[in-house]
Amino acid sequence: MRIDVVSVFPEYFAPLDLSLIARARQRDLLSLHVHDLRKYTHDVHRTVDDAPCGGGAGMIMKPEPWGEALDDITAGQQKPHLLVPSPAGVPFTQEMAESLAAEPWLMFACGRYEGMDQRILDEAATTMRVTEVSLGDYVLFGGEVAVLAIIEATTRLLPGVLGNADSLREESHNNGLLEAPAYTKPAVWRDREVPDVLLSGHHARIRRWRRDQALLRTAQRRPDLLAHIPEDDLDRSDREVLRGVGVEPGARGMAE
Ligand code: JCQ
Repeated sequence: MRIDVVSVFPEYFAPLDLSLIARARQRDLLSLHVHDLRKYTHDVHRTVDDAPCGGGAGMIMKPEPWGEALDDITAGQQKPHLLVPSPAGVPFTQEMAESLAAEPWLMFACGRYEGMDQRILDEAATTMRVTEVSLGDYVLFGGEVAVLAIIEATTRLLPGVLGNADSLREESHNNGLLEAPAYTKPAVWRDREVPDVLLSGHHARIRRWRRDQALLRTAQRRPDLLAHIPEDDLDRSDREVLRGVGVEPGARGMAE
């Protein structure tokens, strides 16, 4: 896979020279290029922003440097899928990461200030697929940190980037539930014990305990996820656990 990133802060992407992503690049599983948007300015101040038309606070990224950058980086080739982090984007999900991991070429445009001139995206969309993506309902200074997250979520799914043991764990969440808490040795640390069942060697009981914990955590922290669990995926114990925390299986708008 090829990835190009355009930003006024290319230094933000130093972590891509570390660890598993660096190794993927060394092994040519990933070809990754970071570009400085200011290289595509021509004035002495290397201006990339201007005041919003119609007034209002803050500044907007001006279209000319973006147009030149996208033209230059994609010249004479099949076009990439352009991803633009924005609080106004479609929610980024594991499912989207899986679909991005199957594409040959991704390009990321990092907005700053109050956003980008809409014509940058409209013009790009005439020659390439453009997707505005949101990492969540909060506002960052710019798209850079969101791009790092999307690159991590996507490249760890590329063939050969993770070991086989890890890739087998590619169940999206835990059948739609949050994972149970995990422990390692020592069995007692600062008077805190590892739950007995995990040291019992009873594999069926361990599996049941983890399932219960996953159901309880999901009910407490992410009740929205329970609505997507098909009712047929819940056994009698599952239903009992959920009823114990006031979730009525069947009477909660669950998937059919
Ligand atoms: C992404 N959730 C929040 C900030 C403007 C494209 O214009 C802008 C982009 C950003 C960066 O993205 C986010 C974000 N997901 O803040 C302002």
